[in-house]
Amino acid sequence: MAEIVYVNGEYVDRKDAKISVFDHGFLYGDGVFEGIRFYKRNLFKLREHLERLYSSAKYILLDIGRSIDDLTELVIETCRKNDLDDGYIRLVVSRGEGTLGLNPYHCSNPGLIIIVSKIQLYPEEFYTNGLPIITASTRRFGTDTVSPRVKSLNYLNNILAKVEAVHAGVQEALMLDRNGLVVECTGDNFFIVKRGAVYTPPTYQGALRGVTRDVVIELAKKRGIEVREERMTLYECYDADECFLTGTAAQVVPVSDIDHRIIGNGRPGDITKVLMEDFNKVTTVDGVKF
Ligand code: PXG
Repeated sequence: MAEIVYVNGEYVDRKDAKISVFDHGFLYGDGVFEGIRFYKRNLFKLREHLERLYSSAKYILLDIGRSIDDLTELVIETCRKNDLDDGYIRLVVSRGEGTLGLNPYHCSNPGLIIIVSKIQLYPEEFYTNGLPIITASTRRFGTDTVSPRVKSLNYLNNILAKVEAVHAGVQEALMLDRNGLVVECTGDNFFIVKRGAVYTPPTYQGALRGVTRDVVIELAKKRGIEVREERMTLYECYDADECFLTGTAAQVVPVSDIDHRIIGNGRPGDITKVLMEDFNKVTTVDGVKF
């Protein structure tokens, strides 16, 4: 089955999915994106992802040029053209083609790309045994720069931290802010469990407000588990009873150790397991069917 990509108004085959070298998304990372998953033809939390896309675009003064309902239809149409029941969507809105120079107002039209594909997941063993992670020396952007809540096309900060993880032989890295407080991982939000309560760093500290993060917070509350958005140091993390990460790609993945400190007994904890199960139940329900 061919992979059909929506590129600036046209549906093309993967091999023909190309953009101009003068697109400011390419030249300057001037644009925003979303990563969305679908499960059994259910676009999981599509509305929430699109709302975040519009919020990111608004922050960078980028007019997407169409309504959220139109974009919803376009995403659905692109999914229908690809015969996949489960997969991943990369939605990219760039500033579009312009002149060489920073001024975004010299760009004519925003670029819009919708890629529907299979997703690269963490190997299954990490869901049963837990994922080892390390702390990166690369610090997360502060909230005094471009807001880290903008899911922009400039991911170098996270990429450099990811490289540190790869060099250390693990799959994810924890990122700290300039004060050494824990923020999030390179493509996943970060949670710990201590004495039955769930803790995650607040978004104002520079964590992306993950769609999966929001879902997991709700699921925990529904279970009567206390959830607190609180700042934390590595001390609290090493000393946690349980630890897990959330993200569109990762879903809910248990963490076995951080910087070689075993978390709890090194196995996925009870609260983590409950949340993993609860999460799996909503992926085919909450969202938009196509
Ligand atoms: N933090 C950061 C920095 C992210 O980029 C998350 C947290 C989790 O957010 P969601 O909304 O997905 O729960 C992300 C999401 C990819 C890829 O291709 C990256 C993300 C999501 C999906 C795919 O690497 N990042």
